[in-house]
This record gives sequence, C-alpha cells and structure tokens, in this order.
Amino acid sequence: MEFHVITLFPEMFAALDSGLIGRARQQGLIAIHAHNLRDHGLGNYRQVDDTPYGGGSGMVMRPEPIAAAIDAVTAERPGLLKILMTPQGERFDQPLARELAGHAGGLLFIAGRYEGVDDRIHELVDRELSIGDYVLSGGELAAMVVIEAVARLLPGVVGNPESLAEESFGDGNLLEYPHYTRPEEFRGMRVPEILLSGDHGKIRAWRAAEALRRTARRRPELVANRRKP
Ligand code: 6GU
Repeated sequence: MEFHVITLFPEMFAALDSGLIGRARQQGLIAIHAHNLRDHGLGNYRQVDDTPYGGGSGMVMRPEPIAAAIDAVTAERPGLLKILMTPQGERFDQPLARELAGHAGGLLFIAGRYEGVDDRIHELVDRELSIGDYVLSGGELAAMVVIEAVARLLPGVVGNPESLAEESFGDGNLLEYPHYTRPEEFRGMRVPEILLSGDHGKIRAWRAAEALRRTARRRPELVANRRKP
C-alpha cells in the first residue's frame, strides 16, 4: 500500500525508516512519500498561511497551496483516500485502522497545523481524523501514528499473523493478558505458576480471565462497549 503525506516537515517522516515499518518499506510491502507543501506556496516567499479573517491569534493555513498539493499528488494516483489530520476529526481507533488497511488505493494524509486550516479545505478531503484529545502543534506525528497502525495490518508486514490476533484491541476490544519470559524469579517476583505447568488448556483460560480482569480494572469502558469477536 502507498502512503502519501502533504506536510511542511517532510524530514519528520524519516522516523518511519526504522523497525517493522522500515523493513516493510525495504521489502516493498509499503511505500511512504512525504510531499513538501512549501513547493506549492504562494509568491516569492512560498507562503502557506495567513492571518485569520475576523481577527484572533495564530495563523491559518491557506487553501490554495493545500489544494494544489492534493491535485499534484492525486493526478497520478486517483485512488488515494484523502485524510485531513485535525484535532477536530473523528477519533482514530483499531477498527478504523482495519478499515483503512482495506483501502487498496492507498492513503493521502494532509498534516494541518493545530491552529487550523482554512475551513474550505474540508470540502477537498474524504475524511478527517484525530488521534486523541490532546494538542499537537501539527498533524505530522498523528499521521505517523495512523500509518504505523495501518501498515502493520497489511499482509506480510507482521511476520507472524497470530501475533496480530492476540494483540490488545485485536480480539473483541480487551487489553492483552500479561506476558512473562525468563527468569522465573526476578527481584522476588515469580512468574505465575500456571504458565510453567505445560497445561495449555489451563493457560488459555488463565490468559482470557487475566485479560478481562485487567481490562475491567484499567479500561472499564472497553468491557462495557465490548463487541463480540
Ligand atoms: Cl490529527 N492534529 C493535531 N494538531 N493535534 C492532534 C491531532 C491531530 N490528534 C490529536 N491531537
């Protein structure tokens, strides 16, 4: 799948060169292209923002550079789903990650700045997404979060597909059961005996119970909203 981003900070996307996503890029399973919005800026200063009509603090991103950048990218790839990253968007979550992973035409993110983009940009995009109720100064990190969450759901990106199924939010919407590895005892804390028992039926039941108990304690709303897998 192809991921495109329109941003004033294309260099930030080098962060996606490492780890699982970096490997997926090297293998050609995904491609990530960061397009510099400045290339479509206006005038000698390549201006991309301006003061708000009606007054107020901060700057607002002008619509023409964003529209020109969207047109340039989509001219060659008409199938891209256009997503504006904005704190005013729909909240991103795992079901939405799965939905986006199914969009074979690829994804185009527009990373807005926090103060805002001209409201008419809303007409040029298919969706608006936020990654949570807190303030980031721009949509770049948010776009990277979405790219990471979507990319790892694509075929071949995560080596063992079973690990996807066992992850938090992968099954029903519970948090994961607790994991342990060597040593059997660490600073006086022992690995639960049942995990050393070799009884796989009991281990499965214990893990399911622990996942539910842990979720009920830490994220009760996930248990309340649980969708059966
Ligand atoms: Cl998508 N953008 C910004 N600027 N801040 C955010 C966000 C997006 N999602 C959460 N906070």
